Amino acid sequence: MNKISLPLNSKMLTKEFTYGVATASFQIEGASEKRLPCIWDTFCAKENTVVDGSNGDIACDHYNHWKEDIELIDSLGVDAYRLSISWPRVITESGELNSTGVNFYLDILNELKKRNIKAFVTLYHWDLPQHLEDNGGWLNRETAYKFQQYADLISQAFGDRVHSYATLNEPFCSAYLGYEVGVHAPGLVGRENGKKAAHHLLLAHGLAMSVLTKNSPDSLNGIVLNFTPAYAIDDKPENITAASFADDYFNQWYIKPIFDGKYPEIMQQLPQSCHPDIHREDMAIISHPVDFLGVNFYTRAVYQASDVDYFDELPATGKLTDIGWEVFPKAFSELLISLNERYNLPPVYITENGAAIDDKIVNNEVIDQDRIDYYQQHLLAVNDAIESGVDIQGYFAWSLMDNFEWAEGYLKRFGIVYVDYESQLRTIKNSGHAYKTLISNR
Ligand code: IFM
Repeated sequence: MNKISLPLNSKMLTKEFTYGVATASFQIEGASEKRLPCIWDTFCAKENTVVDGSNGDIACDHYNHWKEDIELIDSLGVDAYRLSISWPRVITESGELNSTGVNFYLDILNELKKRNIKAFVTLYHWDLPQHLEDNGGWLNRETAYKFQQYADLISQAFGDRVHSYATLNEPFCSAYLGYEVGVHAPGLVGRENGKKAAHHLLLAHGLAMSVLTKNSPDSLNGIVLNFTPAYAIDDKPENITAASFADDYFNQWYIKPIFDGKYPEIMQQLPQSCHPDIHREDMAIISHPVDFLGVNFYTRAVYQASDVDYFDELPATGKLTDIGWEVFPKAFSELLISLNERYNLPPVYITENGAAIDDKIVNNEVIDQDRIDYYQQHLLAVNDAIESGVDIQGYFAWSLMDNFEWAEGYLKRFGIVYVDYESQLRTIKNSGHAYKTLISNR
């Protein structure tokens, strides 16, 4: 059935619950020649970094198609659009606003406002200006202060057009994938890097929170974190310990400092060379109160004890999406409930959730039943968490449209709208129609 349904009495069927679609600057905009280079331009230009050898030069050419893309967003009937700002498009190398770049976003924000679509703006979705990387990137504490200056200037320029600001998207990916295992830009490898980069990212978040609170007191200001819940393969104590370590290393590392002002205790087990340089005031800055927490969820991971490392991640089994991630919606509700138990959470927004499917377009139609099923199961998981007392106020489908899926290039499609990259034609998939029907039936 081309339909997504929820229990009739669900809070998610009221107009108070926000439904949206999400994108990110580097993944859709293109027009790379009209901004400063970023770390993803450099990374894509290296050999064997992106599976199909592609880059973000054109992507979905959203820079030139933004008007019709907003028309498309509006046609889906959503309440909100989550987009990210390209730092290298709006700030010059000397640290001033670039008016051409700022005007591009002002036009978008004005159009969203005109159409009564709430703008959820993310300030950093991985496209660090290359000149900052040349100076050490997120391994350099100074980058956190540069981010604060950017957040200050851009939030003043945007005025009251923004409904919600997220400082960072998924700092885990920036820190771990980018600086520790090197599968994302800037492609650095070394266990000693990851937690140092993470600390500067979290510091950047805290510093930006203080300027957002001052410049934009009426918007919901917070952060977007991704979670891949860690499950032990079985009940053996050593496997449970391994999964718990992985959970602290990958998930709790990014949320605990924000809500508890501390890093997980596993820090003591990590070699000194991996420890970040924490200044006296840092944890207070990082734990600045947030108005909302954005949660991104796609899948879970399963662990067992290892003889050579802290844990051993097992290959995904069961039903997998096209990117190889297990479909396991129960982990979503369990995650939301456990975060709510562990932390004093503000309202939660599901800022990303979705599935990569090997879509085929036939006669202008994309029959993506697996994606519809994924949305159905995961929206029900959100509903379960709400019924268990978690204050969840909104849900964003990732993604509005197919786009540049980082190290996978254009080979993995996450959109509820199909993009033909040759013609730049957009076609709403069956999942997009199903999402629209759910929203409009409220
Ligand atoms: O495409 C990404 C997005 O940029 C960040 N969260 C996960 C998505 C799917 O990998």
